[in-house]
Amino acid sequence: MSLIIVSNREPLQEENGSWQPSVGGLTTALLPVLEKRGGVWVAWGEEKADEVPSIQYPEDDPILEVKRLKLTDEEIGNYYYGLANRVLWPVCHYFIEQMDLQQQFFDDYAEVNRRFADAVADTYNEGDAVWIQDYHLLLAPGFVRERVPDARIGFFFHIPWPAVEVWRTLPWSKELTKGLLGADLLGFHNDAYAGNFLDAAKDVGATVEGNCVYYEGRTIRAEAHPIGIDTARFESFADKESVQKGAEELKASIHSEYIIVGVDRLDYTKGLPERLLAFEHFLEHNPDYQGKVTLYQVASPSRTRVESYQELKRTVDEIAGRINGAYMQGDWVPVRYLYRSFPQEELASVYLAADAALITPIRDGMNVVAQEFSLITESGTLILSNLTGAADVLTETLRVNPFDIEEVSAAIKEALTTPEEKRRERAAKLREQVKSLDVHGWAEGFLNSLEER
Ligand code: ADQ
Repeated sequence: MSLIIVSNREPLQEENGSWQPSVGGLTTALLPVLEKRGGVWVAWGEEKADEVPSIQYPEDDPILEVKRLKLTDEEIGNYYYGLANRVLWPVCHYFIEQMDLQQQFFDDYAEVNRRFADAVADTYNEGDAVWIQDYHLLLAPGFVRERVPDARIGFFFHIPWPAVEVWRTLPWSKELTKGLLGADLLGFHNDAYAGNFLDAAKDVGATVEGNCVYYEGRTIRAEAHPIGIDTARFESFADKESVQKGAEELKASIHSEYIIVGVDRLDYTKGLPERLLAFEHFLEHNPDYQGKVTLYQVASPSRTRVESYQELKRTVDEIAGRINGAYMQGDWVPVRYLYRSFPQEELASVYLAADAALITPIRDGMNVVAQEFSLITESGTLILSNLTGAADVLTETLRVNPFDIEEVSAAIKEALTTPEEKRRERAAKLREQVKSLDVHGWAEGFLNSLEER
């Protein structure tokens, strides 16, 4: 079967006049799958969609066509910055007070989803499989089903699906759930998220048995497919001389015995203020570590048009400044806070240099950073929030409640005092856990299940 992938973000980006795969989990995972099966990728063409509505990739011997949809500024504002970023993202992460509920957001979201579905239907050939990605496109499965009743449709949801009581706070919850029920197979990171979706399906009158939903004469399966990263690529960074040199240079420049790393998009779900407060608590209650431990926090700017993200930045700046103001001495800076994006190899150097990673979102799915760190570190400890999907499968960690500042502070102490042999043993087991999630296996696993329809 040939494959039609549908996602908000496009898989290629223009570099010096030619189109190259963008670095990122989904593209890396799905390009080899498309190479094997052939196919089309439908996505929003962010730049120059007028001039370049379609790309054949690679140019000389194409394995893939990217169909690029042009969206108007108003549609981008309502569909993407509106319903996706200001409504669905907060509700799925239990931040209902952040929801900005505007009917126009939903209307344009529906309109854009219909356009994605039309593009799929226009390229569809009998026997093709359609695989739609993520929360930007919840209505697309239903619209594709209307146009192509026999299509084989898969959908993967990349963020947590919330408990039904939370999902119900959305005025359009039922329409969105019904849209998803246009698919044959729905993938989530874990059984808990799949179970939450099954509860939402009952709300629209569907019958649920086990992981199957019976709705309007069709059967829809909801399954757990935890996503991983391109493990071979990331692991190979650890052997690179440039990465090792970067780690050495970082250690030398920090003037501190221990480094704890945090890497996140600057998003309110990632728990940055709470993490800084826990580090402050640690320094306050463990004075012998003052001057010896640095929190190296890299935060990449994200959704900067959204007011709550601007507010979060102010809060993080303020707490980091307060900690440094209170504790800085000599060459030692307790919190090195870098508000920018790092190339992946530089991130790998930071992971390699670190004694521990503090990954403490207050709600998250599989958290890619936790996996990246685990593949690079030799003896570092992963301190991981128990409110992530990742915590279900990555068990060789110090598991914490990110709201419990004392618990996080105690975990920092434990990470720094555990004997090396024990840390190495734990890091080796953790690496195996991450490898078992590899993104290529994830894609094949999902598609094999979709074929079983
Ligand atoms: P995200 O919310 O985007 O993931 P995460 O899973 O942590 O978050 O991945 C972030 C990616 O951005 C990582 O590859 C990381 O290296 C990179 N990154 C972060 N800060 C950076 C910086 N300062 N510089 C450069 N790169 C940086 C979404 C969902 C998750 C889900 C994944 C995968 O929110 O729940 O697990 O997709 O499906």
